[in-house]
Amino acid sequence: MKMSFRWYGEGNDEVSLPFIKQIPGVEGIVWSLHDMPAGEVWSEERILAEKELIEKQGFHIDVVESVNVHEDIKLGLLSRDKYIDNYIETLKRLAKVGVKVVCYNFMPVFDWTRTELYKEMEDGSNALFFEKSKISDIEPIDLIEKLSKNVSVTMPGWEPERLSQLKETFKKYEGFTAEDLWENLQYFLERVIPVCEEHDIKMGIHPDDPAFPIFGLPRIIINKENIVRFLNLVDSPYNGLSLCTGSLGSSDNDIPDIIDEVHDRIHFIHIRNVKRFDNGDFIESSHRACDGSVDIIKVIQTLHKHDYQGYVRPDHGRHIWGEEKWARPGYGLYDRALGIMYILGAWDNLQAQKNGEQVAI
Ligand SMILES: [Mn+2]
Repeated sequence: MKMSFRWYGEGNDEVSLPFIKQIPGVEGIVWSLHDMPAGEVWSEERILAEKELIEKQGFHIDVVESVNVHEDIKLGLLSRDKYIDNYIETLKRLAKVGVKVVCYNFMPVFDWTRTELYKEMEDGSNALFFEKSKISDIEPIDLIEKLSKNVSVTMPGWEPERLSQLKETFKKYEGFTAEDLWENLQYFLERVIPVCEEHDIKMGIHPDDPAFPIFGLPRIIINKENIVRFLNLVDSPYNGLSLCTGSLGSSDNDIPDIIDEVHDRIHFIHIRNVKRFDNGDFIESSHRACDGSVDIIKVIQTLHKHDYQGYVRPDHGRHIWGEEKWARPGYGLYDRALGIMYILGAWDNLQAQKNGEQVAI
């Protein structure tokens, strides 16, 4: 596996590239032009500037997360072709500078959803929390307003242009079904994937987060059956998955079984753990297998069994050692770095066993 780390860009991330460089094993930066509205073509100048900045620190730029899909594409409106053309142009420009994988998602309206960003844990750390009962009696706009109050940065998925149209967007989705979303996803892929094949840039869809419908909106990338259906919409290695153990772990998915089934189509992996409760709530926990509901060790063993050569990053972490005062929710430095050491520890041990070396005790 190739270890990487998500970074939000200069002036937009309190974690600096030189600090990330000090985490053992990190080879690449997972990046994006976060201020770029969905549907616009990314400027070549800005792409090159970002590439230069990241490569100067000795990282590769192979993975972009995300190039956001315009809502009109998900809705299947007449205007979608224009936005798909723009998407394709951005992909071509990214391929030209050497980007290998683009992570994206196809969730209506929201990118990801939680009900609390700083839920306190017993040990004094805090983490992103999802309380199922809270979702049923709050308007989406009220939820976002409540959550954004304590956050000074723009969070991916909650961009101002997206939020300003929240009510109208919800109206457009009235009567919209999961089958409509499948159809529109297929239309998008049938146009985009041939270009990816030609320019050698792979698409990896991120599972829906959480992996069940919320606010009456359909969600489809939520389990093994649907992931297999998705991969068959356009049966090409360029139409792949950004497997996220945290998103799939928000409901009762057997993630090692999913990896067994589709490992050759996984281009990028987010590894994190979540602790699920019987009432449907979940909280993001440390990466350690026994701290959450996802058996992270078994996930890593399964990847190793299939000789996974693709990209990996730790996903959200808890906020520890007081970093909630300055870090982006879920994207502090410390717990993600600890997560990397856990993942690489498990991986190196498997490698050592495979090589028949003596494992030091
Ligand atoms: Mn993820």
